[in-house]
Amino acid sequence: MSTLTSLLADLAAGRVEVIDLTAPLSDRTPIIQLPPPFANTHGFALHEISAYDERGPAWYWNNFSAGEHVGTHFDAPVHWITGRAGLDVAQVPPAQLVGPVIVVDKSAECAENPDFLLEIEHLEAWQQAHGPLPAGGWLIYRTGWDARADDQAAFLNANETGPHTPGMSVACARWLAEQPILGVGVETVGTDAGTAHSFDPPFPCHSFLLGAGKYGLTQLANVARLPTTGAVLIAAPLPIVKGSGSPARVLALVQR
Ligand code: 23J
Ligand code: MN
Repeated sequence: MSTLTSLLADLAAGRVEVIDLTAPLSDRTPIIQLPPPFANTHGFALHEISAYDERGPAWYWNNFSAGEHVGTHFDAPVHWITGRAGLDVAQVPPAQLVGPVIVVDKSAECAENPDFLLEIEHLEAWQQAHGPLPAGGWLIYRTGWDARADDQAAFLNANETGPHTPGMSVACARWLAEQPILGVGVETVGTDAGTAHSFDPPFPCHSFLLGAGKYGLTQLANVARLPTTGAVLIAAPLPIVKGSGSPARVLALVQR
């Protein structure tokens, strides 16, 4: 049997499971809230064209509008000033949209401390236990934040000092940008911590990783269903020409 024939047989027999890591897209999908004076993204919205009515008697269809960075989405290098000479989302090579994925689980720590930051030492300890980070693959940082995704206020977790959501330290972001990974995926509204506007540099994950030509995946769902190592991730952003990112369908193949 060819490799693909055998994969299809494994899928049909349930020996390989397809897990949807994508959050549903609706007008309730949480969106990032940047502080003044910064401009903010639009959320997702449907605009009905016809619904089996006089506007179109046999068909239902909609226009939709949304920012590029809404819901489960892909950050392209050109999203950040450090990556401005880099790829836009339509230029990402398709071969890079399929790759290995590992999970670093800090959900217990993030439940205790919403401002928890991933550090180099955590990733060194992870590698001691599980092996090297995947060359050409994704590091998914599990924080448990997916449990809040149906409630914008809980998801952003903002108070008078701003948003409080987990992320990574400046040193960790700088170190990760030097690793052979393709990018970092998170469950939160952005790859950076809620407090990262005050870091030096601000938003270090965006700054260092996108500056190094790597990618981001945001607001992933169902990460708890992934094994620590061994899954394959498929990230499918729309090829928006000159786009800085795109809502994406993100799937994982997991051997059972
Ligand atoms: C713009 C400015 C800051 C951030 C972001 C966007 C994102 O998180 C994003 O979706 O890329 S932190
Ligand atoms: Mn983004």
